[in-house]
Amino acid sequence: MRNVICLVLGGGRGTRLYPLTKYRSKPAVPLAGKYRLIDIPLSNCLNSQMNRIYVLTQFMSVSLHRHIRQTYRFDHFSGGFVELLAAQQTASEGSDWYQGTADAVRKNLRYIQQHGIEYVLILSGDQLYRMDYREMLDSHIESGADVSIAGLPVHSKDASGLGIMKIDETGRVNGFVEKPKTPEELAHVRTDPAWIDARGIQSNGRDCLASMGNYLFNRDTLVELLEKTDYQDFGKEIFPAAIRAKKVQMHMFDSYWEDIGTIKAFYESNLATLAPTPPFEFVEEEAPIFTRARFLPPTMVMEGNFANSMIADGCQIGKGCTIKNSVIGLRSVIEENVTIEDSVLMGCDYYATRMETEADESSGRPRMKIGSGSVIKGAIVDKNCHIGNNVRVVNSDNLPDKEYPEGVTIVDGIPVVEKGACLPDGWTL
Ligand code: ADQ
Ligand code: ADP
Repeated sequence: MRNVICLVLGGGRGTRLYPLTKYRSKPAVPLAGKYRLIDIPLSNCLNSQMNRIYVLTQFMSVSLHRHIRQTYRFDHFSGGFVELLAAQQTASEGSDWYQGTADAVRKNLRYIQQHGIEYVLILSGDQLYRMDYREMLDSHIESGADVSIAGLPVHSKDASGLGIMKIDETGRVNGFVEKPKTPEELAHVRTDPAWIDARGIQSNGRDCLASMGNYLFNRDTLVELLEKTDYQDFGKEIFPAAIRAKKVQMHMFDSYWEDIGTIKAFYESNLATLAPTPPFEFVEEEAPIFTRARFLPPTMVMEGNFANSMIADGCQIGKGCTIKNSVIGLRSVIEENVTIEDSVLMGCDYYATRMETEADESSGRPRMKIGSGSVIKGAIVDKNCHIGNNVRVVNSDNLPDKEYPEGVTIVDGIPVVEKGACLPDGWTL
């Protein structure tokens, strides 16, 4: 696999995940109690024995940098690396932000033009799925394609947010519409479910073949497409052009796949991992999801009412708590009689020192914890929050989406407490 370079598209401005992206780049957003979004594509790459990886991002956030540096280490002989390529000022490639996904790759072309690279695998950085990219490479080579796109069957009601492909009998892509908005556009690229069934995949009425945003290019084809055009975006521009000029093949994927680019999708994907038979398992012996190894003590719980929840390492949970259908992140300190339901708490980056705690106490603000008697329902609480006693973070009145005081924002109806927010005793939404 030494002739394959992987590029993970680590996010534009991350506006759809705001406020989780207020202080960090999208790949660094914490997921499922102890992971970060970037762990998913990186683990898929490593489990596919592809270990030469660049992550393209607009921000070089401290937490992303630290996470990658401390987690993805390789020995000298493997030749592996994970490197961050943040939008930066250079004399030759300009001083702008990345203008789109194709522009992000174009500005880093020199890394893929290194000697010995034959294939470039371009991956989205905000999706939850497990895939062996070697299968995609095999089908790419077998079909003699210039470009392969990973595609999965979806219902037409879900098509408007995705790139939809039309393919011929041999799997060659001969039509592509990025995010079809009208029934006419959709009709253009719809696939008969019977065709999908005939390929041994149960369509269950799914009548569209969606691009997963993961592309495998012959290196020279990619360089040609980017150098000869000034297209900014893969989905909107590069693909329609590639389909006309090149052999573009679809690689079919039919397993759990979720785009977690929005707050709602992020919230639902986290909670989905709590189902009795979750659609996505973080544990799989053959293909584990890696993350940073931390030296944290086991979680300590007193008596309480716990159901269907995931509690990460190093937490302290006081007496009389009710925790249901929730994800509780690393190092969470939860005092007595707290109720947490249907929520995602990200925990803390560190334990507060005695000095920090004393400083908080003397200034009258809560220390880094969830204070006793507080109720958190249907919410996301980012890292390092100082939540006082008897605080209520519950959107029971269906409040409108907007920013509220003290660093709480409602997005898609879900209250999100931003990183490091301080909600004083008795605070309610
Ligand atoms: P979208 O996800 O809407 O559709 P886009 O916003 O371009 O497309 O994002 C693709 C990936 O690139 C994401 O991981 C995103 O975070 C990242 N990204 C976006 N802008 C970036 C930038 N300037 N620099 C670095 N990274 C950036 C795409 C395809 C569709 C396909 C869906 C599947 O265009 O055809 O169906 O993915 O989710
Ligand atoms: P995670 O454990 O979720 O990967 P980070 O990588 O962001 O979190 O941070 C972990 C480490 O960074 C902590 O163990 C701690 O040593 C240090 N750290 C981060 N933020 C702070 C801070 N504000 N004060 C002290 N140490 C910090």
